[in-house]
Order: sequence, then structure tokens, then C-alpha cells
Amino acid sequence: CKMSKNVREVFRLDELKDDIRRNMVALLGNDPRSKRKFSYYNALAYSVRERLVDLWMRTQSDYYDSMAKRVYYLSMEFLPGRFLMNYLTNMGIVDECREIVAELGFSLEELEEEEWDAGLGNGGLGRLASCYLDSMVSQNIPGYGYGILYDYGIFYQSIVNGNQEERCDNWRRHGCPWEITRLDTLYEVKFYGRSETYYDSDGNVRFRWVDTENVMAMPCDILIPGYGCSHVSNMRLWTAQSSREFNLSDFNRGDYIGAMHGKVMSENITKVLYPNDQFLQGMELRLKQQYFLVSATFQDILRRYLKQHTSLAALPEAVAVQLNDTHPAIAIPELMRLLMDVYGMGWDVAWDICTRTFAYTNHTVLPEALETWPVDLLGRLLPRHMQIIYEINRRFLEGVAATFPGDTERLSRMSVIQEEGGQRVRMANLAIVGSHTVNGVAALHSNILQTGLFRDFHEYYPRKIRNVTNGVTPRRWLMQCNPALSRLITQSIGPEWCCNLEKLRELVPLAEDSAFRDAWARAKLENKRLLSRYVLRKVQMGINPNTLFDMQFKRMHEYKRQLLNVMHVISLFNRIKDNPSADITPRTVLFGGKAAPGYYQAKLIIRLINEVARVVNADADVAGRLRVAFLPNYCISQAEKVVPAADLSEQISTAGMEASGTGNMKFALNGALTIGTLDGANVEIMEEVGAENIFIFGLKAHEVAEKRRSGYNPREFYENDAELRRVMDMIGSGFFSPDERGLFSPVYDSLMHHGDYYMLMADYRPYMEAQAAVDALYLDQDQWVRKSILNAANMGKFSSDRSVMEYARGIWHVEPLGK
Ligand code: DL6
Repeated sequence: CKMSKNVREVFRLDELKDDIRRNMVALLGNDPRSKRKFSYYNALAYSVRERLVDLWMRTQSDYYDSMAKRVYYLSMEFLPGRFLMNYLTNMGIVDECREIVAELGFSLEELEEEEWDAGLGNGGLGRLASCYLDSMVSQNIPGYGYGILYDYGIFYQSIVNGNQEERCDNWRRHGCPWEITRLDTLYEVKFYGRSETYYDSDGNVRFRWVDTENVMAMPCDILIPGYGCSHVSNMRLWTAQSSREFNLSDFNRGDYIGAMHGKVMSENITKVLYPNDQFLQGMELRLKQQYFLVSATFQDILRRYLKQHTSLAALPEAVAVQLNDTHPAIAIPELMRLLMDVYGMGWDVAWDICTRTFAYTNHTVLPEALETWPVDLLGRLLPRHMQIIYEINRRFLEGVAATFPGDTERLSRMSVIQEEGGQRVRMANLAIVGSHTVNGVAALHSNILQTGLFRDFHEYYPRKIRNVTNGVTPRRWLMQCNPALSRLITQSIGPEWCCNLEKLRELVPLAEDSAFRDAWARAKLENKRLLSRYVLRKVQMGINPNTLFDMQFKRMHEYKRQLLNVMHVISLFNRIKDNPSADITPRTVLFGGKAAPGYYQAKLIIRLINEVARVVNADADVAGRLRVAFLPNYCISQAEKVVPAADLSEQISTAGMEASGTGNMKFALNGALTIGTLDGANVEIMEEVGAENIFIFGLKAHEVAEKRRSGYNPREFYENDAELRRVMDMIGSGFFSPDERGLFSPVYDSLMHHGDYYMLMADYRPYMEAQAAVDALYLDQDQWVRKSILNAANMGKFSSDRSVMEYARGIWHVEPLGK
């Protein structure tokens, strides 16, 4: 909104076409008469990027001039997806650019499709980081993202004979026009070696880290334009480069290749993103990646800080560091090391600076995702850090023991070092002890942290653990991905909603206006048509836009319960087969999501979805009423097509297990109705949209916990529910895998014989009833559309602008620049 009047001048749009042609020749070495889309996409990207560099430099001088406190968001994952449309949207030049590109003989959409997603993350955690960067810069909060530039991002998923296959995501193979590589900036990152004591000139014992193996970190910046572009920030991603040192003993023996070997290997550090979502793999290379990010980032932070300060004493007044989960938590001993060993401070002063600098966000309570590192491994890779961690822990436990004398069990629970099963460093404990604030990502989740996972810490530090509910950026997740609906909203209530999402509430009265409802329904239908064409292209399957689009798109994980959704599909299938003339609401059930390559059960569920789809879609009785598809390679650019087209959003995790979810927010913001459990942010979505506008079912978090304590018997549900029994027997007996009858036995067994940990059996009947309510409401289109409008209208709270302002005011203590 801010710049729309003089946007042509500011971005020199009259010269854009010539610049594209110039870049075709000068940068890409291509003939501008060629009609290669990929070349034109690149030339356009460079021409757009160069328009922002000046604004970026101005933003940086603003930060310096005002001595603003800066926020550093440290994350092993960012999931920006594609950049082109995001730049154009935030610059406010989508329409102008579309015209210019048309004059060159292309549509903007076809050039957009030439861009590979930057898939530098697994899912929600990485996408949240990207939304927060957009919201920080759009609200003039001086912030930077710091991460790793993986050569291979999250794998490309294909489905072959119903099974997931992984292909490497060589996303930078043809270059990435958004990267600005800083060839002249290199930091040394140390590994291995040993910690040595010595006496300084005052006779104090000091430590130094010696005999290390060194790798160089080179930064690569990607600009992040704020909406309206009054500010442009960047995310700085590190790549590993070999150091110039040589293995001299090999070299002297004439073994040139041997001498080179270590150098070459060191560049592997940033080769590949670990593709496990919420599962610790515990590989040395992963710990190396974490320290690599932290070490390079802190060298950069301190360099920038020391340009304007002579002492590090004021670091917490100038720098706030947010740890995105525990992945970068090694930053705590690293800052201690720098302050003590490099800058000569004593422990107490250093620790005070440290704990006023860091804040930590927890994103999961799943035990298998909580990071612990073997002391042996950490001590070998980072010997000085291990010493510091021991000392942090010794002092911390002294304090706990003084507050809770004699409570040795509590001490062992709270210790940063886990003793049982071989010593390990508990990264969450380290992050809590070393941070001034710890936050969960939705009200329920933060409550679970306070009363469950981190209860001991909450009792010890009663004000440290709090909540900041997640959010999503409305620029990408409504304005950019859903032009039809955005246009309608802007025509109805003006354009301010995209910077102040609470404004959407002005749509509430329009839900009662039948003309508006018609227009709303038309926008949805248009999106459903677009998605149908995409599905046809992607999986060669026709789907009918006039059916209910029921969507579950997220990582494949047992706790997210895609299997429960499949059980509903099978039940619908049976009902139609039993009564082919039954009057049922026609549905298209779409799934998408990647399973971690080593996660056998999740991959088997993908196979089950595909086998169920094969049976259902081939059945003549079912035709026109039920259709199922799994769309391969769910990623950000696919989400941008799926989200606007959804009628129903499936958010059906076992209560207490999904920390927040952000897909739930994106879907509801685009007018989907949610069917979900009272889990994560679903609870707050219900509070905002009203219980009458959402389909809530199933066990609540405390009921799940209670059932676990008192003994849960899934067989009881099997025995008492004939419809459920039939579904389970079909899965278990090979109905969907006639050539391999036992294929889905592990799925059957997990529910029937291995305790049904995620409690699908208990939630099956309530889920079926909630789905019946969905079917009934969908038949009343007027009421459905009304509720769809009310959902979007009440999503103001879930803008990442709100989340970021809560972090800024309550945790980072920074104010937007210029306010
Ligand atoms: O906070 C972002 C996102 C939440 O919305 C999801 O509910 C949660 O599952 C996800 N957590 C992770 C944890 N990974 N680790 N560690 O991805 O965070």
C-alpha cells in the first residue's frame, strides 16, 4: 500500500524491459531473441533483484545510523520456496511486471514455474522462520536470518508404484539468481583439537583451543524485501569452503591428492539438509553443521557490533539472538568461549551477557525429536565447548540444589548431562539454562511445556517459559497465493488487511450478504479449477471442482494421523458399495507430504493411501462421489496451489502432540473449514472463528494423557464398532494389496497389537461423526460459504506480524525503526 503511487519511478519500471534484455546478454550470455523461458526467468530475476540492492544498502545504513538493536534469527532451516512472486508482491509490481513480461512474449505464471523452490527446510519450523523474516522486515524491525546454504535441500519426492522414492534436490544446479555471494568474506571455523591451559600476563589461568582442523565459512546473502519495500533485509546463508592449509605430512611425502583429501571433505559440511522431521539422527556431520552455522554467525555478529562499540559489555542491549529450536543451541557455550577465551572476560560477566542475549523457541514435545549429543562425540568435535558445558551445568545444579535441597531426582532430571545409557548433553536443558526466555508456539503447547516437559524448569524459573503463538505471513499466504480472493477482499474492505490482518474482521457482516457470498464462492471455484488442472498435469487424474475438496498436506508422521483420514475414506467407500444409490456428498480427498527416508511406517502409509486410491478411483459404483489422490513432492510452491483451493482442512493430530501447526492457519485464512482435534493452534483457531464454524472432535490433550496413564485398550473400539472392524480387517487382510496380502500388516498391527500409541481407534467414531457433519453442511452451500467467510474473517490473530511484534516487545526488546 505504501509505495503504490510512485512505484513506477522507484523501481524504474520503464527501464525494466530493457534491463531484462541487457541481463539476457550481459549476465547470461544469451541471445535475447531466443524464447527460452528459463533464461527469461533468470534475466527477470536479476533485473528485479538489482532494483532492491540500493534499498537494502539504505536499510543497512539506517540500522547503523540509529544504532538500532538487531535481532538475529538462527535457524538450521529456512523454507522460502520461490522468490520471484514474493519479491514482486512485496514490491507491489505484480501487475506492472505481468504487462512487461507479456510484451516480451511470456506470461508471468510460466516464468514463475521456471524457478526451483529453495527447500532449505523440512516443514513447519523452516517455513515459520521464513514467515518471520518477512514480518520482521515488513514492520521495520532490524532483523536477519542466519542459516546454511545447503547444496541439496529437502529431497524431491516421486511416487513409483505407490511408494515414495527420494531424488536429490539439486536446486542450485542451474544457479540461483537471488544469491549474492560474498567471495571476499571468509571466517575460519574450528573443529576437533584440544583445549589447552596457559597463564596470561596477570597470572590468571586461561584456555585456548589448539591443534584444530579448520574450515572456512563464506556467506551468501538473499535479500528479503519488506512489504512496500521501505526496508529490505537479508538472510545470510553459509557455505563451507576448504581452508588454504594443507596436510603437510602428506604433501611432504609427495601425496598431493592425500593432502587435498581433507580440504575437499571439509566442503561437505553444507552439502545436504538432514531430511528428518522431528527425529534426531545424531550424526557427527549434523553437529558439525550446527557448530558451523553458530561459529560463522557469531563472528559476523561480533564484527558488526564492534564496528560501533568498544566493549562487549553492552552486547545484550544491541543484539538479541533467537534460537530456532535447540539446533543452534551450541551458540551458548560458543559465546561463552568467545567472551572468556578470546575477549578475556571472567565467567560471571560472560554468563550475564550470554543469558541476556539468548532466547529459545521450543517446537516439539516429541521425545524422539529432543536433541541430545553423546559427551564423547561433542567432546571430541568441540573439546572447549564440552568443558564450558560441564561448568555451566555445575553452577546451574548448585543453584537448583540450594533451592530444592535433597531433591536428587530433580537434579538428575534437570541436569544438562544425562547420565543413564551413556553420558549425553541435553540440548534443551542447555538452551533453557542459557536463555532469558523460552517460548512454546501455541497456548496449549506452552502450557504443556510448563506443566509437563519443562515442569521442573518452570518451577525453578517461574517467569522464563511463556507463549508466542505462531503466525503466517498474509503477503505470501493470501495476497500472493490467492489473487482471486485477495482481489475480492480488497474490493470489499480496502487494501490495509495485508499489513493489518485484524482488518479482515470487516468481512464478518459481508458473510450475511448473498451477493458477496456468491463472489466468494466464485473465487473458491476458480482456485479449485486451477488446482484440478494442476492435478491432471501432475498425476494424470481428473478431479471435479464441484466436489468437496478435502485436503491433508503436511509431513507424513504417525502423530499427524493421515491414517485416520484413510480410515474415513475406506469407510465412505464401504458405505457407497453397500448402498450404491445412497445420497452422499461428493468428495475429492487429496493428500501430500514427505516421509523421512528412514521412516518405514510413514512410507507404508503413503503406499496405503496410493493403494486405497487405486481401488476407490477404479470402482464404477463410487465414480463421481469419491476420489482420492496423493500429490507427489509437497513443497511451498505446491502449497501455494493447494491452500487456496481447499474446502476442508484436515488438522487431526493426536491432541497434545502437534506443537502448533501453521498449515491450519494458511488453510483457514483462505476460507477452508477445519476438521480437527483440540491440538496446537487449532484450539486458538476455534476460539477465534467460533466453535460453530469449525469441526472439532476427539480426545483432548489431558484425556490422551489420562488414557495413557490408566491403560488404553484399542481392541475395545474394534470389538464394539462394526464399521471400524471392517476397515481394520480390510487393511490387515490385504484387500488393498491383493498381490502382497501382508503388505499392510504393520499398519494393522500398530493399531491392534502395538498399543495404538496415537489413539486412532479411540478417535475413529468421533471423527466419523464430525465428517458426517461436514457432509451435511456442504450440501447447504449458503451456510458453508458463510462459514468459510467467517473463518477467513477471524484469522487476524494468526498473522506472523502479530507473532513477531510479540517477540519484539516481550522477548527481544526492540521497537520498529522509525517509531
Ligand atoms: O513452530 C513451527 C512448527 C509447528 O507449527 C509444528 O506444529 C511443529 O511440529 C514444528 N516442529 C518441528 C520440530 N522440529 N524439530 N525439532 O518441526 O514446528
